[in-house]
Amino acid sequence: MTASQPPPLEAVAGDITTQRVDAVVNAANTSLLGGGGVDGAIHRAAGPSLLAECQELRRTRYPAGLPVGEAVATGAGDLPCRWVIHTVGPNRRAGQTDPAMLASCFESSLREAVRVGARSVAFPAISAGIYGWDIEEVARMAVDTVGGSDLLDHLSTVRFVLFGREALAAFESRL
Ligand code: AR6
Repeated sequence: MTASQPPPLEAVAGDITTQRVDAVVNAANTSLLGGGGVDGAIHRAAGPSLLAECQELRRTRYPAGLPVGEAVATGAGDLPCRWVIHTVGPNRRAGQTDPAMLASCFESSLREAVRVGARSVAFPAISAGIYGWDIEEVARMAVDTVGGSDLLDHLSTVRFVLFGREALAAFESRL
């Protein structure tokens, strides 16, 4: 089903694990097996079934791990959403400085969310933590990529969920 009008993008301060949306995006790593930051919070809140699904994905579709810039959906375990969309942002600290890879994370996550049937999606500031990207640049890539996507017609809510005042301000000013 297609919405009559693309939704306005929202930015809120908060914890992505508590969002009542159909799908939340996880800033994962190539291993898909968990980590710190958003990834750790999502795995803790979702419980062991999420890790089991990720292990199964590694065994079947991604034996070498999920490539940077791609996205894949799983169920959401105990989270109050239906799907987790895992994506891997570029790690600036490891020399991955191409903004197109960051844009690709937002675009492929949106595509994966629409593919599984989500109508509302929450994104964190992918790569703005452990992976070392400047929050202003992440806000620019996130808002421009998601805001310019044709896929928005399929969604009723797209929300950026940010940790901290600086991150929220960066997204608000870009919006
Ligand atoms: N809700 C919303 N935002 C959060 C939350 C939360 N619960 N927790 C952290 N943030 P990061 P990355 C913010 O480091 O930079 C993991 O170990 C955080 O303040 O989670 O893509 C993975 O396994 C920052 O603004 O993700 C990878 O190895 C943003 O979310 C690596 O970190 C992203 O920070 C990925 O690093």
